[in-house]
Parts: sequence; C-alpha cells; structure tokens
Amino acid sequence: MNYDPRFAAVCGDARLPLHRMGRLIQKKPPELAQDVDAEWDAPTLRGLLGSRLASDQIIVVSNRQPFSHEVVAGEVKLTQPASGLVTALEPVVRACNGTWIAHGSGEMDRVFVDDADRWSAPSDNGTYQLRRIWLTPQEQQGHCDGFSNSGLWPLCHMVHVRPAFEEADWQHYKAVNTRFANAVIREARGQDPIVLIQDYHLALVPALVRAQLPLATIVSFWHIPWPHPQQMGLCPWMDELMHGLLGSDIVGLQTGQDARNFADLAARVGGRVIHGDSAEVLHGDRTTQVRNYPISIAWPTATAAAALPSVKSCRRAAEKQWLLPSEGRLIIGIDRFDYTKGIVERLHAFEELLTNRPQWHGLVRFVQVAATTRAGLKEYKDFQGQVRAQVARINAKFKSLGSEPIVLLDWHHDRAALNKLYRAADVCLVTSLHDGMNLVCKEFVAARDDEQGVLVLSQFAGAADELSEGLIVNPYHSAQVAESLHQALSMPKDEQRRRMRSLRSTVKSANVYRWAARMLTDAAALRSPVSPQGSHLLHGSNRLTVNLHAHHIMESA
Ligand code: GDG
Repeated sequence: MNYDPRFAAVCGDARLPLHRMGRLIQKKPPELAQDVDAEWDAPTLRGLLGSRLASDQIIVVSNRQPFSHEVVAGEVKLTQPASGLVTALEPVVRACNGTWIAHGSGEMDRVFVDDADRWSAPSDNGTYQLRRIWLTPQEQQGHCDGFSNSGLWPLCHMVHVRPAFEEADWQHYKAVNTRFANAVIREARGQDPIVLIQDYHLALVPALVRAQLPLATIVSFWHIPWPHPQQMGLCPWMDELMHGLLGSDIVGLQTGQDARNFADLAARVGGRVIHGDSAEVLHGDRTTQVRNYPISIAWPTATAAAALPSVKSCRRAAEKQWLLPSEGRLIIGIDRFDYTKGIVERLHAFEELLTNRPQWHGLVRFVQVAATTRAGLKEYKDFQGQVRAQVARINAKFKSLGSEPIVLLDWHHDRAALNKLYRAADVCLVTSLHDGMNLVCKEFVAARDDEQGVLVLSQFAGAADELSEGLIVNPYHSAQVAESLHQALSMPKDEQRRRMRSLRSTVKSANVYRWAARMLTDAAALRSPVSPQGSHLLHGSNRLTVNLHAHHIMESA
C-alpha cells in the first residue's frame, strides 16, 4: 500500500492499519458493491427503497418544477419544461413516491394546489406530492434570472460570458433559499428525512436544513460543471455558497473532474480534504463526501419502445416536411436555446461542411430545435438574435431549388415530436461549449432501437466520458467538426450499428435509476448502523468515516 500524506491530515498516520487507528465499529456488508452495478429500472429502484430505506421519507428540492399548469390556446394544459434536471429526476421521483418541492412558476399553478400548496402528480403506483413555493416577481428576478442564471450559470460554464454578481440579487438568493429550506422543514414528517437538493439555485439550502434537522441525510447534486477554484473564486459570496453546500452529507457532481475541483475549493475554504474522484471534506465536526454520479435518462421500457412510431415512418415524415430527397441526410440538434450549447459554433461547422464538401449541397438538412429559455435575459436575447442571423445568412448562401439547408425550430416541442426527430435523424450533433452531462445525446441513443444513426459529441460535455463510441469533437475547432460531420454522413451502416450498439449498452445500464440508486445507497449507508461504505472508527473524540473510495485513493496514489 502506498502512503498518501493527504490522508494523514484526516486520519492521523495512514500507514497504520485501520484497526490500530481507532476502534473498529462496523464492517462493510459485501452485497452492496454488487447492487450498484446491477441492472436498474423503476421496479428495482423501488425495491431498493423498500428494503433499505423502507420507513424513510424522500424529499426532492429544485427550483424547476416537473409540471406546470399553463394556458395554451385558451385551455389549461399540463406542460413539462425543457430541462435536463426534470428529464432525469421525474422518473426517479415517480418511482419512489417522494415529495418534490419546487417553484410554482406556471400561470395557473395556484388554481390546482390544495390548502397546503400541494398538487398530486401521477406516479408509477398512485401519485407523488408536488409542493409548490411561490415567489414574487422581484424574488424570481433576483434569485433566478439574477444571481442563479446571470451569475452562477456563466461562472460555472467556461463559455466566456461574464458572470454578473449584484448585491441585490444575492439578497434575493438568500431569501429564496431560506424559503425553500423552510418548506423542507415543514414537509418533513420526522427528524431524519432524506433530502435530495438539486442544483445551483439552492446552494444555501443544505446548511439551512441541517441547522433545523441535524439528523437529516442531505444529498446535494450539482447538475452543471464545477470548474477550478480560481474560476469559482470570482463569485464574491463563494465562501457562503461552500458553507451552504457543506451542510450536505454528500455533494454529488457529474464528473470526476468536477468532484476534484469541488474538493480543491473545499480545501481552500478551510476543509480538510482527501482528494480524488471521491473525496471527503472534514469541516468543524462534520464530514461531507464528495462523489461523482454521472446523471442519465430513464431507459425506455419495452412498452414505451413499442409505442414509438416506426423509424421508417418518422423518416418519411421528415423527408416530406423538409423536402429531403430519399438518398439525403438529416442532421439534428436539440437544445434549450442557450449560449452554452455551442449552437453558433455548430452552424459555423455546418457551413464549413457545405463549403469544403460540396457533394452534400441539396442533400443534407440540419434541423435545430432550440426550445425557448431565459428569454428575458439580455445575453440570451443577443445570442438568439445572433443565431437567427447566422441561419439566415448560411441559408441564403446555400439555398438550392427552393429548399434551405438549415431549419431552425425555435420553440418548445412535445416529447413525441422530439422522439420522431431522434428516430428520423442520420446524425445527432451535440456541440456544447461546456455541459455538466448533456442528456440529449443519451436520448438519441435510447431512441435508436434500429441501431442506426451517428452521434457527434463535444468533448466538453460530461457525457463524453461515457460515450466514446460517438465521434468526439472540439466545438471550437470548426474544421474538425465539419470533417466529423462528413465522416458521420458517409459512415457505412455496419459501422453505425457497431458504434450504436455499444452506446446503447452503455446508456441502458448507466441509466438514471442507477444514478439514483448509487446516491441513495450511499445515503442509506450513512444512516445505517452498519455502514456499507466503510468502517466507522472512534478516534479520540472524533468519529471518522474512512470510506472505501478514500482507501482506494490512498492505495493508488
Ligand atoms: C442541465 C445541465 C445536465 C430540449 N428541447 C425541448 C426539450 N428538451 C429537453 C431535452 C433534454 C433536456 O431538455 C435538455 O437536457 P440537457 O442535459 O441537454 O441540458 P440542460 O437543460 O442544460 O440540463 C446538463 C442536466 O441538467 C441533467 O443533470 O445534463 O448538463 O446543463 O431532456 O430532450 N424538452 C421538451 N421540449 C423541447 O422543445 N419537452
């Protein structure tokens, strides 16, 4: 075993065998390590909850709600937002009948809640409770548009948009986080619920909940990237945000690099840290585990897959709608209309493809869905205007026989329409400049049960760590993206099948139920008198948790 001096900072001398460092209380039950690698779906996740967390209450907290009640063409309609967080979490909450606390942002949301501001959302076996929080327009502006989306969002994405930090927005951020924390405390049925806090809008909630419910098991998940400490240190209130997040028992991030960056910053703000993909931060008398849990999608059930329209019919509909010859090719992009998604860069690369490879003129359509998002913010308006102008310019340049190569669909689509596009496409193009994970690429793979279609994927999306059978590109390198597009458009069917088969096997097993199961298993381990994560040691007056991952880091350092 190699010696890691960082470990000594936490546990004394790491060279000592565990039993000599303190009094060994519990040992790891062997079966859990296998569980997390098992095949996960909604029923197995429910089984985990039933067996390991049977009497425990699960409360999910996010700014974004899974459903809103909106007025569409004079009628109230239940709509699901274009949001990766909702795509991932909704099937999990549906499976475990938790309580979901979120901002009631829909026009008609207040009409549908009961006296306790709850609405019953459909779940796999009955309903789950959506508890809505109300915000004033000023709070929404300061908390969401301001500090969260104009400050933290650009701060965490390396995309060269200047983050804006305003004192007034910060005050709203604190007030709204307190509101969410109070709602958790009111919704808690006992002293020790499991609270799953989602994303950068709610970084202060963990410590606020901890202060009122010290026995709660709090897991925070950060859906967007966590860059290096110098970048994060630009935020004037980063110490407060870190203090808030370290109220969690576990902080989950998308990638190993994000987790290492978080742990590095925790060390700078005074925590004592064991570094690695999985680290522990000791601060005061508490420990926070830092782990990466790559998020995913719910793999379609056999019934859901059978209900999809055939690939052939999707293809025919697309050919008809966009005047695409039958020997032609369809490239799709599906995103929120956000500057982090690299839409300008992908248009540039597409233009380069048409310039350098004229054989594709008239034979290729690029259909870009860009769902309306954050349209009130100036950076978004400017960016969206820039994209529209770029589309018009490229279309004017390459228009042929009445058809234009790029189709920009800049509105919200329903899930059925997105699935048709996924199934009709030859290529799915994801060129995020920086992305926590990116679920669009996983949805594309899940939709292709014909094992055809090529994924072109940015190296700066968290998903690139897992989906290496895609064509991985640097979105800033337009010539490289153009060549990868050419390679994708020309790829023989056998090669498509081989790559797609491998991608499907990865996404099928690393699905969102597994993501939730890994987190909940870790949470259960912290609650259980038997810690399946590692051994609890009494060491002087401190209880130290030596987890197996830390141990592994020590061995491999
Ligand atoms: C954040 C992180 C991370 C898109 N257009 C429409 C629509 N969508 C859906 C897609 C997909 C979701 O929105 C987008 O998910 P992403 O993961 O690509 O991106 P973010 O929303 O930025 O999500 C991201 C994610 O959280 C999860 O942790 O992967 O990195 O930024 O599901 O299909 N959905 C509907 N209409 C549309 O027009 N209904």
